[in-house]
Amino acid sequence: MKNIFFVGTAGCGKSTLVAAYKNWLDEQGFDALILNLDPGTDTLPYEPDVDIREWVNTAEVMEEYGLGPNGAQIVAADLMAMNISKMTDVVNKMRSDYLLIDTPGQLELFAFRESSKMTVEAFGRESSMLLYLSDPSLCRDPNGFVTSMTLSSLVQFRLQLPTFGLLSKSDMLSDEERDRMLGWFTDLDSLYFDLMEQDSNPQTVVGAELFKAMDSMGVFGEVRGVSAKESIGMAEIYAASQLCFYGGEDAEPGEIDD
Ligand SMILES: Nc1nc2c(ncn2[C@@H]2O[C@H](COP(=O)(O)OP(=O)(O)O)[C@@H](O)[C@H]2O)c(=O)[nH]1
Ligand SMILES: [Mg+2]
Repeated sequence: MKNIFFVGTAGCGKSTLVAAYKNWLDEQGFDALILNLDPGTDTLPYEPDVDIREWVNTAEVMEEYGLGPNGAQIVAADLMAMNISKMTDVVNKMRSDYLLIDTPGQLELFAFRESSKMTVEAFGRESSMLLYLSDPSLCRDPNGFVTSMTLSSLVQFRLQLPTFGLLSKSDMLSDEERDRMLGWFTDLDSLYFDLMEQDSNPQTVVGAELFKAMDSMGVFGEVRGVSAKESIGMAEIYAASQLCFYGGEDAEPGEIDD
């Protein structure tokens, strides 16, 4: 089974994209399971096949430990690691081509706690990849764009998984906004210009230089616009997963083994 972790800041569209991509895979005749790893969510836009809330539930942690929502989220994230073998046991009994993993709402609960590394190891690092979703509400202006891309490279650095960058909710962007943003990747001068025009503080230069250094190392790769609402970019996600798991060879339904 191949694992795809959906990661990004709160509200960037992880859960909605998991649902949309699962539908797309179903339509193409591919088998996929969904694992919800968010112990704090009330509602999900899909029916999870395996759900962390069976073992860890943020609301129950609040009550049991007498904690507020923030403290309970952290305890719940750590309890996730303690229950990981129970989850992998259940998942391993269900055979499927892909496991779509919806991670906790708050990025730092997944990316910056030790439990996430343990989770990746438990599911198998060599058969896992990460989709990093950038939220257009953050990255439509040049400062937010550099912030968002820096964050994505930090997550990549932290979790050490092959990562594919997605510009989430791209239906919310006008064609001009999208072109401008994609232009920042291909033309660093235009990013510099737009950054300095937005704000010419010394910190702006630091951000721009940081971006340039990461870009020259190739950390960003290609970023694709997707929309879960309009089912745009699903084939690109699939192609990225093929590239990651099989070196680009297109797998036919049923041909994928574990
Ligand atoms: N316009 C638009 N809205 C979206 C899209 N994907 C998600 N949303 C909305 O963004 C909000 C947060 O989505 P959710 O999937 O819960 O984000 P998560 O916290 O990352 O799991 C919800 O109100 C979604 O309806 C999209 O592709 N287009
Ligand atoms: Mg979610």
